[in-house]
Amino acid sequence: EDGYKLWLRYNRITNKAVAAEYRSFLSAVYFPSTSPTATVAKQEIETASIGLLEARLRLASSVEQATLIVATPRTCPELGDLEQTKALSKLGKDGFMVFTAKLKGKQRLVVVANEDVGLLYGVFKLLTELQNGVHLKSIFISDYPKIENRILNHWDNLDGSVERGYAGNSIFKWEELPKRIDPRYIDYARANASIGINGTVLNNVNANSKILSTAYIAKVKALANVLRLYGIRVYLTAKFTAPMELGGLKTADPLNEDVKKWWKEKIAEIYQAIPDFGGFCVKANSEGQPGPQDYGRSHAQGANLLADLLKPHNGLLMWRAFVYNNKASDDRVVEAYNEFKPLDGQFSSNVLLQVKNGPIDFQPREPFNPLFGAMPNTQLMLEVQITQEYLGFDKHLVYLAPLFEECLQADTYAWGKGATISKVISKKISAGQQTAIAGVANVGNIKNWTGHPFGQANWFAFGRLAWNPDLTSADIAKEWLGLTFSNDPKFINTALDMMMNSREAAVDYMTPLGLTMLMDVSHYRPAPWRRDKPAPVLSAESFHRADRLGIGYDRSSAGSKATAQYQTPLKEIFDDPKSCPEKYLLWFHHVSWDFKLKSGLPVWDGLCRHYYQGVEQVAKMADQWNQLGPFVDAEQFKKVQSLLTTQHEEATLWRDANVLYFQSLSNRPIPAVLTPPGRSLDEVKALLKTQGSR
Ligand code: BDP
Repeated sequence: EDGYKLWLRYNRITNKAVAAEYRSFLSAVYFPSTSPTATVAKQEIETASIGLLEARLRLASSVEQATLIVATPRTCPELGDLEQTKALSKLGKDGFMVFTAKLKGKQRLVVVANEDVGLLYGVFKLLTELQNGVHLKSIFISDYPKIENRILNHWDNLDGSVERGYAGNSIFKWEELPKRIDPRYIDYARANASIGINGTVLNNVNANSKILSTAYIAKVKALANVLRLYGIRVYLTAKFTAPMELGGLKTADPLNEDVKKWWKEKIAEIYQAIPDFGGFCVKANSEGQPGPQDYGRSHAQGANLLADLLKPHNGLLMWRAFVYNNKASDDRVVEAYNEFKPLDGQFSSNVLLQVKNGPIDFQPREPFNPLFGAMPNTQLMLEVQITQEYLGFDKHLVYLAPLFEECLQADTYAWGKGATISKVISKKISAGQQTAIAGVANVGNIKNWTGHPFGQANWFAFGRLAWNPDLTSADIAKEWLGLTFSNDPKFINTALDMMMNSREAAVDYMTPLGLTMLMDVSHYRPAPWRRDKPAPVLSAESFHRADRLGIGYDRSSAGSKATAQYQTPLKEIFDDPKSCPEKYLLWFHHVSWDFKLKSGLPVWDGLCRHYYQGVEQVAKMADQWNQLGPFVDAEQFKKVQSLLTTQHEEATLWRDANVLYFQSLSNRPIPAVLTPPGRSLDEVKALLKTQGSR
């Protein structure tokens, strides 16, 4: 097992009774649609049937001959007459149903949808059920996505490198395109479609305008032709100064007529090649990227220039809200809100403002980004990071769905109680809008796609939550474990526990109690002492603000006023250190080392305990994994085992670095119940130096 097949393994079903039931339902398939998408759905059933049942699929040419029918009511009118399909039209273009029904005198298995892409999703759902051994006799599934555009963001560069990518190089081989189509593109598309992902931004937000050149459009077209079969639209990032770099113009001012004309023609050229092109994703005036503010224009003016030109082609414009250039405050946390809140209502209807889950940057834990409760007249989309930039790269087992879930289920109070982020992003602010969600991909060209075998779970979970943001992380983990390793309950129970505790463990050994940004420049190793020049706002010290007397960043009404960016009652809850949830305490407050936690312990003791708890949890994960050998392929088992050993060593290093560094400020002993680190701060620093940065 090399992990290449992801969760689409289609391993032989060993339970004889189950296999017999499946064989009886899969013996003859009636599949009247002949579109390219229907054809790949049919191929998928063929592949699965060979794997699961060692049976070649027989095609039926009518309902009478079929045991399984996969069709729309248009191609198979008998399905439209069924009681079960009455509500089908409400499921939209991507929705589907899977059930058994009596048709022409016999029980038959049915996958039905309004469109062929819905059939594809229905087929994948059916195959998931088969892989997990579900009984078919009484199956009834009716499902549709709650978010229309479910998008992966690749931070892939045209030279094949991947920004914050840890799983090898880009899967997109630009130098070979458009001539050679790597078969891997097809497996990438299958994997995405199987979890409902229907869009992909092919290149880095730190954009290279070359992607918009005629030569590259031909390459993008070749990729789009493959991905389209699986219901996936391609998007590109657009560099704001492309009219200058590619078009030779003197300016990229969004109000300049020549600039407008250049974009208009460029967009027309793209749609000529790729009629279903998804649109652009733009990072502007952020971390050195050019943007409208370079010309004295607002983010809305910049976004609308492109959006209005994309609109006649049904294109979307995803404008990122990740900015921290606003000089009005030196607290990065308040900047995006200050920048974008005043623009609420000024964006064209096909603009989606792409907002990261937290106000800083994909940290192990952040309170949710207050923009989600603050822009009722702007269509917001959520951006999460699947690649583990701040969470141990491809080395640490950190199941991210609990982090995504924590954000999606956070109540913004945007329209009173119950206005969760899940609801904010799945609600259209007016009929002409579209809803969307994006995840920064963790996919690369190494054999198993994601490096850490459990990294696959994060890709899977993103897709499942994009489809239904109210799913629970535990249910998704169970589903993934069953598809990937084994659905033996003994295996699932233990492995689930590992996964579900893994994110909290990472928070504990990296940044507990609301601490943040304690890592080195690579974002991998601990460096709470970091003092970067010439950018003090990026140094760790400027985030934790620890000194002799206490620790934490005062973002209350007495400090940077970040708490005021939340709706009532959150702003009041966050504003008072007594009511502020402890997981955000040091995010919003600077408190003395003696500040009493709910446990009665002083903050200093609580902090140390969290660091130790994180390491203990990783040790527990390693023990748990050791029990799972009998259920897992030997190669995968060993790989995870050795990664957990590394994670334990590194978690310990994180703990020791932070506990010892903060001790050098607090001047307090390590609480007696804990065993002090067996090394000094200088030794830890020296060790880190020898390891270099990754
Ligand atoms: C940060 C990454 C940086 C990205 C940036 C972004 O460190 O590489 O370019 O986010 O989202 O997390 O634009």
